[in-house]
Amino acid sequence: MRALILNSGLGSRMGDLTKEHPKCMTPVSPNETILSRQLRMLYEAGITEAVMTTGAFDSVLVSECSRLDLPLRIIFVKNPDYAQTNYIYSIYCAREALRGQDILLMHGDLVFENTVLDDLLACETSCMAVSSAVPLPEKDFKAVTAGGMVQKVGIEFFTDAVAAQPLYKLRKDDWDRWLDAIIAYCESGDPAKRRCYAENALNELPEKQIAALDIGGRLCAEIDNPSDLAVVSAKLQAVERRTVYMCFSTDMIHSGHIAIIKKARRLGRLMIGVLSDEAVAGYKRFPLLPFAERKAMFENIAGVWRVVEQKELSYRANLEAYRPDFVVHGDDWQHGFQKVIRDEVTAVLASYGGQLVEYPYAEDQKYRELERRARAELSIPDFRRGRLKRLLAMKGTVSAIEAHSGLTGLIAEKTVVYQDGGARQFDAMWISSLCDSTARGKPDIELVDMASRYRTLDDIMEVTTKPVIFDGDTGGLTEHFVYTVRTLERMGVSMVIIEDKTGLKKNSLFGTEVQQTQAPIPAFCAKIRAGKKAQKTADFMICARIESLILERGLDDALNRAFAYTEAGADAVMIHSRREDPAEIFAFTEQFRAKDPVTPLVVVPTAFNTVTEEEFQARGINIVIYANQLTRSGFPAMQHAAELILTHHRAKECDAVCMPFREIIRLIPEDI
Ligand code: SPV
Ligand code: MG
Repeated sequence: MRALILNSGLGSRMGDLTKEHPKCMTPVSPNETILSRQLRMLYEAGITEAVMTTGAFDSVLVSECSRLDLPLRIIFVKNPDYAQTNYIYSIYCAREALRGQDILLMHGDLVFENTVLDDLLACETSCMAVSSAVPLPEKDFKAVTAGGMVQKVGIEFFTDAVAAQPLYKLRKDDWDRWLDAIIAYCESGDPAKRRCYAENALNELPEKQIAALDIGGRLCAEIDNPSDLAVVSAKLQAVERRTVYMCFSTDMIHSGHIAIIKKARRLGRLMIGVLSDEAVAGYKRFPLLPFAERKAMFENIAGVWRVVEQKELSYRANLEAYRPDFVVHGDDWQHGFQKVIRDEVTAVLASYGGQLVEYPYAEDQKYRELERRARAELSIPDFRRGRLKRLLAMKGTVSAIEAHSGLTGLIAEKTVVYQDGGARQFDAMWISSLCDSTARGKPDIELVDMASRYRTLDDIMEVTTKPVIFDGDTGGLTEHFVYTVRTLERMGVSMVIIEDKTGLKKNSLFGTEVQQTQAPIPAFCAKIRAGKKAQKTADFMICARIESLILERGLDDALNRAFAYTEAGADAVMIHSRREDPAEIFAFTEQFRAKDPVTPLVVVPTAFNTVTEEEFQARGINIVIYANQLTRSGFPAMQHAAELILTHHRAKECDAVCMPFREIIRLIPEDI
């Protein structure tokens, strides 16, 4: 396609402004002239060749185009008789360079916005820009249309007409027919036919296939005199100040993102909201690149004007702060969990007159593959191990749920709840000694040996990516514990929690109902010290678990131990209680925090289960472990199913409480 730009006119109505150069060289903004703007828009739209007709100030115009140094080949054709003829004759002069190809025809004094050109180029047929949103102009072009097609173009038509602009895209056949008519006019020997509009020749063609492309109220206007210049420049300034907002959570840019960025920036200055690490981790997965790196990545994409942080999935805060003219998004959020976010965006935009622009969403195969690889990366021990510390730094308080098999690991990994425009999922997994023992039909007394516990751990880690907190029971003999630390660290576990008990360990929820012995402080400190010395990376954490409240030794004993253990090098402290009333947990937290504001505090609220994570966070607790809920919910469900079969001598009644078998065979994907 070639552009045809008509610049032969005298522009005499511009007064002094066209004393030294043609009209198209008039500035329309601080940085651009009508000409430089048109040419930039052409090459940005992928057009590489233009034919420009010239007249007065021919050499000024040619040298200006070369000074602009744009990646456009321009064929200049001078209309030698520019003072006595109209552009119909300029086109005639350029006919050799114009025949046999699609043509984008524009007058050299036309100022239009990006999307007008985009729509014109996207139109499948030949078309002309018209605007039903503006009143019919007295003197300028109007188009008579029927059935969406242009019938006639001229300044004299007022019936069935709309305002029209001299901006056309013409398919080769349509153009060649018009060009032939122009040639016939110019070779007719009648000088009046060289002075009329080229559209007079067009109007005589019996069959025209030119669609009337309605550009509404968008900017597309000729500049004929200084007052037009003032109006158009002001409108252009408003157009160029428009802002477009998009939000991204991705840490991998691919061609699909670039394509939508390119489209969005045509609407205005593109501001990108990069989702915070916390928000990404909450709804998708832990980001491979931290926020600062993702921000820098977007800042370096051509056409991005500004990058800001979007703290939550909800756009509200940023929309209210920046009031963009447009929000751009794929249309996939019209359904599913993102719908509430979209509804909020629409409401906020409506409150100040912003507009939502949605492009058809294309599921990108490449992106799915990249995403799969990203998840695989997150499961690698060296990446996984440090992630608990990073999540703690990011969120302040994290949650973990027990997993005792590959399947429960997948539940911990994948369960997401969408709530109030946000998403919630567990941050980490707890490999409970109670649940691992129970799954094997054994009591929770350190009977399941470490090799078996590692087997469970490995099953879980193989199919998940989230950080792991391992229940190390008492840690065993100090001489054995150092090996446990090394093994867990090597496997990619983030934290081991060991409890200060000695002798035969029983589950803490028995409390004083059974014989249990707390370890002497010096011996437990020695175990912590040995463990810390054994570990190889800075990421791995050893958490000291205090059983003083379980064994009813009082708050002071618990606090004494907490400070002794952190002194010995414990990276975190778990305070346990089996009371429903959280008072003793809160009392401990308050007094511990008065002296130690930083060491992470861990709780297992099996008994004190009315406390929300928000309240724990407010009180300074950092890790909340749901230690046994999957086992406790799964076991009765299974028992009930077994009873139903026995009762009815068949499985039919049991089916009502079962997942359909078609689903169970698809529950676990084959490709990982
Ligand atoms: C476990 O889950 O195995 C625990 C927590 O150690 S508790 O059962 O509360 O002792
Ligand atoms: Mg345990």
